[in-house]
Amino acid sequence: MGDYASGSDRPLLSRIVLALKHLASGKVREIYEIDRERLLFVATDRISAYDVILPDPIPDKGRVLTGLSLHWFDLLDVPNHLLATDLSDIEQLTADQREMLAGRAMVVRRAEVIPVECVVRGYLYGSSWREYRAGGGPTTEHLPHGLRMADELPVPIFTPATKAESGHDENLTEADARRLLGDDLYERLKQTSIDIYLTAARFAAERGVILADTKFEFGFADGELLLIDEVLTPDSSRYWPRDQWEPGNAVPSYDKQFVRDWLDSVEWDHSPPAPALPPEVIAETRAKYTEAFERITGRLFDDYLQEMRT
Ligand code: Q0Z
Repeated sequence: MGDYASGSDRPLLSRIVLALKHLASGKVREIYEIDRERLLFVATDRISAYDVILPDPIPDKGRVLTGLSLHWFDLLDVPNHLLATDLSDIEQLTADQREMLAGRAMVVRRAEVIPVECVVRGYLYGSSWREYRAGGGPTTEHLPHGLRMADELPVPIFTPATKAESGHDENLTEADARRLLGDDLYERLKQTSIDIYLTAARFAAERGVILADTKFEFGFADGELLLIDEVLTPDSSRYWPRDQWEPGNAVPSYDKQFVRDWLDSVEWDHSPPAPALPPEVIAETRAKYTEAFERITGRLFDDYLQEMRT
């Protein structure tokens, strides 16, 4: 088992052992406590496919996702949890760890997390398409009849969900979400989420990229509503190259299609462990992530790395 957690220029697969209290692990992210008010939010190079974490990291994937979150935090006019990307004042870290974390870690304000995933969909796809085709459900209760897979929706819809025990999100009806949040907070999260989606979708459209759907998380800190977590990354969003979009048909994933195609070709049954990826699939996938970064931000990924390494 490769543990790349100590080399500065190697992909990050396993959890890093820092002199910070580890608070939470996601499939591909980690959170550590810096102090009472601040957390260290780390994007690893792990990748999942068919809901399973693959044994191989995608080099720099965590930096691509962090760079995209930073791009959107900067562009959006919404209070958020980002405090810093500079780790030099975090005394608990060694120089090697600072290097390894550079570009993939954010110092964030600790918030009280609102336990609802704020999903916005501009296109009918994935689980929502399957639900619609099967006769309707919580995410499709307000949609007109006659839509096709991958159709653009008349207006973007807010389809909140809760984290279920299984780890899978459970979609909420509007009535259930209102009961859970209260009408005031529901309206605020819905309006803010749709506003952010529209801003980002218009921005991406100018670069030939469709933002099909995305998921936000919010929290409160000192009474202030904050956008938290990663934002508008390929892990929290569906980005489509516009020239690959044909309503009525499946759209290839911008970032994971090489991985899925290869996994399909070896007829893996989606039960863990996943097979190891060939080096060319890893390289092609890394290239798709950096291409997405460059298309969406209009910046060279190498320039981002330079900036983060100063
Ligand atoms: C986010 C998550 C995981 C990555 C907790 N600013 C914040 N304040 C308090 N809590 C959070 C945040 Cl971002 C928070 N998550 C989701 C879990 C790795 C993100 F294991 N959990």
